[in-house]
Amino acid sequence: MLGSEKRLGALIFIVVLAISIASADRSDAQTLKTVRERGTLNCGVSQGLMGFSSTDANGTWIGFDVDFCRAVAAAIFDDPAKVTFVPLDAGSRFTALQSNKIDVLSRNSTWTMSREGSLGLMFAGIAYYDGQGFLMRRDAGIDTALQLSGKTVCTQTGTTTELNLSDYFRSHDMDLKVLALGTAEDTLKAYDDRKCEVLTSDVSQLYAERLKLAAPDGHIILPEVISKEPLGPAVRQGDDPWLNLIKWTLYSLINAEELGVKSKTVDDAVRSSNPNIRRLLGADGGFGEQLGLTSDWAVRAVRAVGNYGEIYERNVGTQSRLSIPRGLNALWTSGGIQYAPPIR
Ligand SMILES: N[C@@H](CCC(=O)N[C@@H](CS)C(=O)NCC(=O)O)C(=O)O
Repeated sequence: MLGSEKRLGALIFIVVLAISIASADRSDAQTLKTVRERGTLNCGVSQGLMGFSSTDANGTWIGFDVDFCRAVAAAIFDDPAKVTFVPLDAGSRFTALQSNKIDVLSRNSTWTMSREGSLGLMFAGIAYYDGQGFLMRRDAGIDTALQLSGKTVCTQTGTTTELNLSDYFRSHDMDLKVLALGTAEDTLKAYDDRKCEVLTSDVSQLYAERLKLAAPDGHIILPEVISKEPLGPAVRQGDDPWLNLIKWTLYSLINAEELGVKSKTVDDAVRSSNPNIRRLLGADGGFGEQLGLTSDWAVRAVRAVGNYGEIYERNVGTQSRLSIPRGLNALWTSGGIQYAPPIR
């Protein structure tokens, strides 16, 4: 009698546990539905980083990270305007994702092991291969980071930048004085006010921040790149279909560049006989449907913001004030390492 009661108790426990796990899964795996019902994608971006995410004279968000969210909105709603941008500083960006304040983080954020292992996030891919560098006054007469011992270095709290900085100085046996501030604005101001002699951040950001200084030419970026900063969009763990949607939207933009499909040519390209183009653009196969979207999901994204190369050149490359060479971010077919898995 007692034995069968125990067995029944154990059975009930297992059933209740199974139901609660299944419903937890269901409530997590709802991001696409929630976004559709809300009618807008909540996208976490930086508070203002030229080329990546900033507002123009009309208050419209523009930039490389912004365009990625517009591509996702276009893929879902066929409307790149259906994005609510949420500006976040480095310290609050991951909690914003954890607490459902945003659906995706597209904010010059580095993919690291601990951000997936302990923060409950997943990176969907690498949108921009970056690395950490140093900016300083040209007239300081320093031309290598190995001469920085004893200098005060400005950085932002809650970033990989802060951690790499101490690793670099320690491993080269150099003295480090750090001035770490909460926002990019305060950090740049401290450098401008000569509270530190050196500013460190991802090299792409040094290009952007330098343009805000009174005499950009008076500042140089030292040649050393001291870390790998693979930047990309991140989502919460627990919603694999949503992760897939973000991941394959990014890859559709990169594949579109590789296949020569551009914003202006995408509508004609749908009639191409190239099987790779046909699959990407939904003429063959139901790839958009596999993401819970329509077969023309990538057409919508590319029509709205262009392919990866167009997004790069317009925001941070040759057509922008930043003029950052493609470098590692060139396609693998052009000497870079941008490489998207195939759509098939
Ligand atoms: N990629 C690094 C650094 C990201 C970061 O937040 N960098 C600062 C500058 S060092 C920044 O972009 N700030 C822009 C802002 O706060 O709006 C990371 O993921 O930790």
